[in-house]
Amino acid sequence: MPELAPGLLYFPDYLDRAAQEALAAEIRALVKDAPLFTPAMPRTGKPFSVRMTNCGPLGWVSDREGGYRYQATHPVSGKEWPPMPQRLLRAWEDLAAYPDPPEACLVNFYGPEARMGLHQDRDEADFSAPVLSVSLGDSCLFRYGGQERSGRTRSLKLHSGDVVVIGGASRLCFHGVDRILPGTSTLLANEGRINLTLRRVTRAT
Ligand code: MD3
Ligand code: FE
Repeated sequence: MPELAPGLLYFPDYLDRAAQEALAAEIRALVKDAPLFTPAMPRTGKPFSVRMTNCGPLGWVSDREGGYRYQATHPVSGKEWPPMPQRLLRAWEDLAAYPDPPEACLVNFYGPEARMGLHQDRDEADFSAPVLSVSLGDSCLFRYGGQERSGRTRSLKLHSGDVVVIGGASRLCFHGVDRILPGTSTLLANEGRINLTLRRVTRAT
C-alpha cells in the first residue's frame, strides 16, 4: 500500500542493488558529457548547495538574470542534454500512469552538507503529469507538507533505490531535503546523494 497521501506514491527499494549500480554508472557517464553546474537563485544570485545537471530533451536551470526555467541546452557548455537512460523511461512507464514520456530529468547531486529548502515544483506547464523521483547513494531526511507553505509537514527518510511518484493532489505539495545522512550507503564511491526527477514540462497538445 504505497500511498503516503492522496497522489503521493512511495515505492521503497524499487531498484535492486544491481539496477542501482547500473543506473549510477549511467549517471557517471552522463555527468562527463553534461557536467554538474551550480544553479543560483533568481535576483539574489545566491548559489544552491546542490549541484545539478539534466538529461532528456529539456533541462531545469536557474541563474540570477534568467530565473527558474527549462531549456534544451547546458548553461555552461551550450550543448544539448544527453538522452535519458532507458531504465528511467521504463520506471516512468511502469509507475507514472501518464501516457506521454517525460521531457526532462533533473539530476541533483547532494554532498554531505547540501540541502534543499521547502519549495513547490511549479515551473512546468502541465500539473496533470506527476513528477517521478529516484534516489541513489546516501539516505536523506526529506520533508513534505501540503499546498501551503505554512501547513504542517511530515518527515520521510529516502534511501538508495527508492522511487516516489508525486501526482494528483500532491503534485503541488511543498517539499525539501533537510539533510543528507552521510555514510548510509556504499553505492557511490564518495559520500553524497543523487536524486533524479523525471518531469513533463510542456502541456500535451
Ligand atoms: C513532494 N528534489 O529537484 S525529489 C527538486 O530529493 C526536488 O532532490 C528533491 O525537490 C530531491 O525539485 C525531492 C521529489 C519529491 C520526492 C518526494 C516527495 C517530491 C515530493 C514527497 C512529497 C512531496
Ligand atoms: Fe522539488
